Amino acid sequence: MKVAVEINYPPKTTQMISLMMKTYVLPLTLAGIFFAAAPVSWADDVLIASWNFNDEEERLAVSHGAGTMTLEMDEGFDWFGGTTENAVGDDPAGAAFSPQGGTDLANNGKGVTFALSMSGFTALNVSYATQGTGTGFTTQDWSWKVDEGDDFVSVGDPIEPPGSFATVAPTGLSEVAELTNADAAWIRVVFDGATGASGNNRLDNIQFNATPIPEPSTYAAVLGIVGLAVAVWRKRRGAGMRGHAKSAVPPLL
Ligand SMILES: [Ca+2]
Repeated sequence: MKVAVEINYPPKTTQMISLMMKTYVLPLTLAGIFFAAAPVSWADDVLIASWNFNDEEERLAVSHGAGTMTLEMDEGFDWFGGTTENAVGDDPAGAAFSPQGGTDLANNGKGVTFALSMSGFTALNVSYATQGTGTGFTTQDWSWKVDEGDDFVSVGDPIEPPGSFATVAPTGLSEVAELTNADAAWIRVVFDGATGASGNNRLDNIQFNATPIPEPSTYAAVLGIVGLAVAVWRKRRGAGMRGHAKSAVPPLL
């Protein structure tokens, strides 16, 4: 004796779900993937300024980009051998900025200030190669301000220089909202903890990178492209679905 097996789901419901999925889910997923991926491709970090200390005539001159570097110490620094660690492009090792404890350890608590513009940028990232000798500074403390008359504000944990050149990146500056789009920004590193007059740190290939802020017109252009792509896709789907209950699903866009 034969028993007929019936499908539990009414074919009409299954068809409706399938149509809904095809009509809404794919375009929204594609748009979501586009927006999730977009910041990576648009917003790669840009080098604002860097120093490699290789110019014997003008050691403090910016090597790439725009900015100035000012020393707070009058003496007790030198230009020892540098490194290609964290170098920009093919920059050779050349020399490194080499502050020392100085006479009577006068350079403990002194530092260096970089002035640059964050106009059109956000999420400042600093990186550089550094090393220290046994009686050199034990900490390099980074801070910022956007008003020349203000006090510097320290961020993150101080960098503790390793015994041989390695790239370090102080944390915290990238989250400072005040730096975003600031016409002028001052970034300072203060050295401390030296126990010998000739004890030193070396710093080389100091890079300031930041993320460009997209113009509103860029967002508008991308929205337009996504909208157009979805419209074309829906039109093509619509042509393919004619006569297949197309009117059962209300238009989304
Ligand atoms: Ca160098």
